[in-house]
Amino acid sequence: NEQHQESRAFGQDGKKTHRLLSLFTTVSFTNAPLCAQWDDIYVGLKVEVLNTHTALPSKVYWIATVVQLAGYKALLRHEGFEDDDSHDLWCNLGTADVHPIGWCAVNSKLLVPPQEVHQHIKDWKSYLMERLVGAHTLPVDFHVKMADSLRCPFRQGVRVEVVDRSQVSRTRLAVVDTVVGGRLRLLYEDGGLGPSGEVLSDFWCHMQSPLLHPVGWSERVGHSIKETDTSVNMSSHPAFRKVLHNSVPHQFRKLRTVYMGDTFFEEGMKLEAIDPLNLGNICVASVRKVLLDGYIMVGIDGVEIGDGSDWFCYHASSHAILPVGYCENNDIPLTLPPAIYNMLMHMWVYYVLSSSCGPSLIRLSQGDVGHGFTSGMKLEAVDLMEPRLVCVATVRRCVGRLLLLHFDGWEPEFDQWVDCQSPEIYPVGWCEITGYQLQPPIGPEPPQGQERSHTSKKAKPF
Ligand code: MLZ
Repeated sequence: NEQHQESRAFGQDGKKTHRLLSLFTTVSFTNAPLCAQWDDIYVGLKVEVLNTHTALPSKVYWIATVVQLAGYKALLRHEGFEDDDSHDLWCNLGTADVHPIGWCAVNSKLLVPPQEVHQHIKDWKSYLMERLVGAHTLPVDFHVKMADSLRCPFRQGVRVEVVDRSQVSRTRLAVVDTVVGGRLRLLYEDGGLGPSGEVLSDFWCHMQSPLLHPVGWSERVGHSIKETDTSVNMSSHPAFRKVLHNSVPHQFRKLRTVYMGDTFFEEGMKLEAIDPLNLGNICVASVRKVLLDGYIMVGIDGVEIGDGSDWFCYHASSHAILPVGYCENNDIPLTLPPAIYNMLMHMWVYYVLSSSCGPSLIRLSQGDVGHGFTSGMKLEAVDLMEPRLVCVATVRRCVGRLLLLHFDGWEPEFDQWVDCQSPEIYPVGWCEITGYQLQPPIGPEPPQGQERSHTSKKAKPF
């Protein structure tokens, strides 16, 4: 059926049909480079692309048509090959030598057909004129917009507050070391250096990650922050040799303002939450503390250590906290506290209603945003348990705004729930554009059929 749609789209020039297909690609991502421009990229566009089917010594170009899109990648067919798909080539629109029609004329480059085309179409100039009538092309500022959208307000030497990977309930001061495609490698200020200067503790996250905050945030909202161990000397590391600058709020994502009046969360309220240490599990959870500015500390019922060190901070607008009954209503296996798992497997809602702490009645914003993701779609996604890794992944389920991501070739234990607007998921081809290393699937898919474990798995600090 998909193939049928594609050939229809290719056969017509109407933008509407083409848009239908591009919807399944980059337009679904709200943070990815060029996502605002992706409406203008669709099957049927014609472009000028480097012609590698020639023996000429200088760079020459030829016209091609986009016949398929997958993320930033376009399958191109050179003009003249008509229905012959044997020479089609995939290229990344963000990195390839590909330009709008007219670029060669403006830049004094030659349009030369591939040898095979030259042989069977003698008068290719008039052939081309005929083919170009009414054709659409890339926006003229495509590459400028791409470069603009890759800009990042963070540089090496900027100080931030970020979650402490060794104790998730607190933040810790860190310094930006590297920036790749808007993702930051952060070095904890007292993380320590090994004998040969290697960093002992770092953390990767996107600049728009909810785990990242400006300096002063923890104190302002009442979140706990690790006191920096001043005996640790990091000064020999290049990131610390810069003049360090404190980050400021405008460098960060703006969060929705939430009203913290009578209907706000209260300590003890029950909810369902993505387990921050087992992101494939949605668990029974409790509000443990209400901070300022709409932030709350949440504990996962039944597995808490008891000293609050495993509480996790969520903003009230976070899509990782869900109303009671969300899992049942959406056919998602809910991870219950181990002690009551067997007894109350099907009775969780009743359990909450009859307990002394009422369910959270706050209308958690789970609005369906018509995001365009569908199960089976491929993407490049951060393994949030090892956030340095951007891996090949597949959308396994879509439930409202939430996507269950599967990492290709890995056991289902590695699956993770993420919000459709997470800054840690990217269209296919993002790594190639940004120069970030992509983790390919480690092998074929492991045998299917094992159900996810409903009890808490080994918790790995991310
Ligand atoms: N060290 C880890 C890497 C897991 C990465 C999985 N990414 C989907 C392990 O081998 O368990």
